[in-house]
Amino acid sequence: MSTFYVTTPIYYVNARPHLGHAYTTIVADTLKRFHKLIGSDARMLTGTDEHGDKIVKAAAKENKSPKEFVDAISAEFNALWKDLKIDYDQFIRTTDEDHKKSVQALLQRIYDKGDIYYGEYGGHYCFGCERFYTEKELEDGLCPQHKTKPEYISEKNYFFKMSKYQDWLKQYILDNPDFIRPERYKNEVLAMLEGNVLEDLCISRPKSRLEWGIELPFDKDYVCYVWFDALANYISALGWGNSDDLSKFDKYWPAEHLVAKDILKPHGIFWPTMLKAADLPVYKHLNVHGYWLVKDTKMSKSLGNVVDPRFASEHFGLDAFRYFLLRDMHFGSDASYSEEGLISRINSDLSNDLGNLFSRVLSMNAKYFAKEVPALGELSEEDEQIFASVDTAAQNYIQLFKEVRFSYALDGLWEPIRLMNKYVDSQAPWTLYKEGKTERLATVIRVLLENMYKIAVLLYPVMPESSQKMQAQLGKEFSLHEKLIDDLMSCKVHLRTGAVISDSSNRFPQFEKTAENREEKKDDKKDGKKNQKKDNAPKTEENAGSGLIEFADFQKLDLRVGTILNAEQHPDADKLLRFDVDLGEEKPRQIISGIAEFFKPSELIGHKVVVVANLPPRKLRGLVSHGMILTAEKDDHLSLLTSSAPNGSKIS
Ligand code: ME8
Repeated sequence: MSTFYVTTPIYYVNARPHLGHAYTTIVADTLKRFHKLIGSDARMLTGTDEHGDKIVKAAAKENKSPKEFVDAISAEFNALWKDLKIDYDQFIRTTDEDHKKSVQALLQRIYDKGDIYYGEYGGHYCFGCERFYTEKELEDGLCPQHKTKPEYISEKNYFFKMSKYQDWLKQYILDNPDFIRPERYKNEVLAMLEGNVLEDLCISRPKSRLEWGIELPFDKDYVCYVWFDALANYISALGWGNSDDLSKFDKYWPAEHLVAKDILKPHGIFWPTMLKAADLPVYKHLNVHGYWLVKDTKMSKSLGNVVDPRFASEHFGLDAFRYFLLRDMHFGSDASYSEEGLISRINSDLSNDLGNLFSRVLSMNAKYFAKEVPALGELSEEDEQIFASVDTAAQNYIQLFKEVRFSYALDGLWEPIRLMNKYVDSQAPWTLYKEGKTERLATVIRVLLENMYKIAVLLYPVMPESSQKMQAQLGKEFSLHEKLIDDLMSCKVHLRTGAVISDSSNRFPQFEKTAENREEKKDDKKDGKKNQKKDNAPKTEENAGSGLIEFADFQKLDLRVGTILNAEQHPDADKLLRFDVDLGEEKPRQIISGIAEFFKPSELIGHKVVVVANLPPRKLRGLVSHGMILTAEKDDHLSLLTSSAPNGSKIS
């Protein structure tokens, strides 16, 4: 069985976790699940980076010892990953005894080889970055990251002969073009290596200045530089240097690393040269992503614009949140986070496309075949097209996932989902039913169900819970096994004819609330009384004539969700259309609506609509209308109000 080992950066415990940390960790979880899906023995590592000056300062600010402080924040990261249901195998802390042993073993090995030496160094030290800067690297004499003036420090320290490996690294990157990906980051690293610019790396700090670190095995007056310590986590977690049992290391190393562009240099330059010096194989790929921005600015605690991933996942649903993150960030580029963007992605892709497909097909199957999976008959060209489009999208999806191009993979998978919705419209199962063409109707529904199943399985890495629920709705229990994807891709039929499946699905509700009125809703919930008072307020003169209505008046409306089964021109009126709408009642309702100039009847068949269901019947040019279809109008553009809820759902 092939193996796969994915890592996140180990996060600093000087600040609380936010969306940026959650993104990398969710991507790692998604990759692990994807590789399990395609039959690998996949492993995921995450953890916290707990040594160094930054941590000492942050602890002092809160009047805590470094140990007390790191224990508390590390636990917060761990708790967040539990809430976000991250399927990691190991959570490493750089204060773990095993990790300390590994770092010392790595230092000793490179020292024994002669690649660590003792020397005097004077340089511009930025305490924020915990590193020395050369004159050339400073911008107007300031640290390029922190825009503060570094302190000139001259002291004796230990150095790693990184410069010795410059040519080797350059050649390695040229020989392995996707070692660092996407390409722009490979080019950035190559640019850092242009000319003979690579200096040796100062890897120690005198204890007189910093005690909170791992002691050098060859000099007890020094601790290890925090980056040298942190990078070693990726191998110490596999037991390298701290155990005689190297089976985990042999099995899983080399890794797939995930980082954002802020830590490209340590991962693109320090780490491969450290591994080379220790005669260890380098990692498989360094996968580098961009930043999540809020209103064009990188999220940062000091700007107060950090997004809380726990809140977003609780409010919008964990799977929907994961889908948004993977779909809206093109891996490698920056992306903007906003609740509006999240809501619009959920409403369009999850609710209107995927949710609607499941809801329509399952309710039709319940109605036409008493919830039993119908038999597949002879396939028409259109049926074959559906199978082919899902197969092509699935193959691309798998390839793009291997290349960490999640957004393209998902975009491609949505093509057959949209195509299937169109197929429902063009095949018009309701007409086949009316005309008694049961065999053809069975085939159409079965084509849909089989392909919905494939899509549900493929979505497992991105939306694990929804994927399993969708599969359960189709009567399938999900279990990962080595041949799963081969089986899925190699045949058309996976469901059992006659199996009883769900009659409805409402996995991805629409979100119509803006951030502001969500806040209002929270306040109303908190203040139940205030709410009640509003609802029962007596009619006041103030309200009269103000255009405001009482809540009790609104409550009189019976708004229901339904599906348009049939739509046609009114025989006697150009502006009117005649509809049969399934409101989950015994028989469809006839509704007459004056929207003929905005829509072609054929476009509307199969659409979900919202209907005012308790209007008295009214005759319009000889035909009785039993309700009203709601629409929304702006700038002469009319759209239908829609909802993915099952037919008959009451809107309140
Ligand atoms: O650098 N957008 O830890 P760190 C996307 N301890 N990702 C973001 C982000 C944003 N706005 N903000 C943070 C460290 N991240 C070191 C790592 S590894 C041996 C040592 C994510 O807490 C992203 O993965 O500053 C980024 O690389 C990481 O958090 C930085 O985490």
